[in-house]
Amino acid sequence: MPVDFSGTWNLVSNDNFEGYMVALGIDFATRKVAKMLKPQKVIKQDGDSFYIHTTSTFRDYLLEFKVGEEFDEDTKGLDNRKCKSLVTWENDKLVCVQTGEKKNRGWTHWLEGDDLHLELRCENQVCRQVFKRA
Ligand code: VLZ
Repeated sequence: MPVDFSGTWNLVSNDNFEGYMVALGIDFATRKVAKMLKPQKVIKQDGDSFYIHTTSTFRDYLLEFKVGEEFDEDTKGLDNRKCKSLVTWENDKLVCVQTGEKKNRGWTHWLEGDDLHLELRCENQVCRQVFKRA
């Protein structure tokens, strides 16, 4: 059985989100609000087609893509940049490279036990998030 990330997921831990946001150039006031949030992710996966909706009381962010097909990403409402993004499988991990102004930008999702993990990378900063099923 291939891995299936589908479901509704609640954030339970968020290590170094502050460092990640600083690396993205998010302003102080926005960071103060954003780091208090407990975002929820709604993921719909149909084979290699993904819908990932990250929602919170403050901002939300929708990403839709197909694994292996590069797309133009506009991080509207986050750091408001444009990048070329490509998501690929590395074994059972979903790996995104976001090519643009920021070096070393991307993220990785994987499942571990009942948890959904997300590593967010930008420049020399790594944020580690863990989600549990709602
Ligand atoms: O996740 O790129 O699941 O896009 C944080 C929302 C969402 C809170 C961060 C507001 C996006 C922040 C994480 C205000 C600045 C992300 C991908 C992988 C899908």
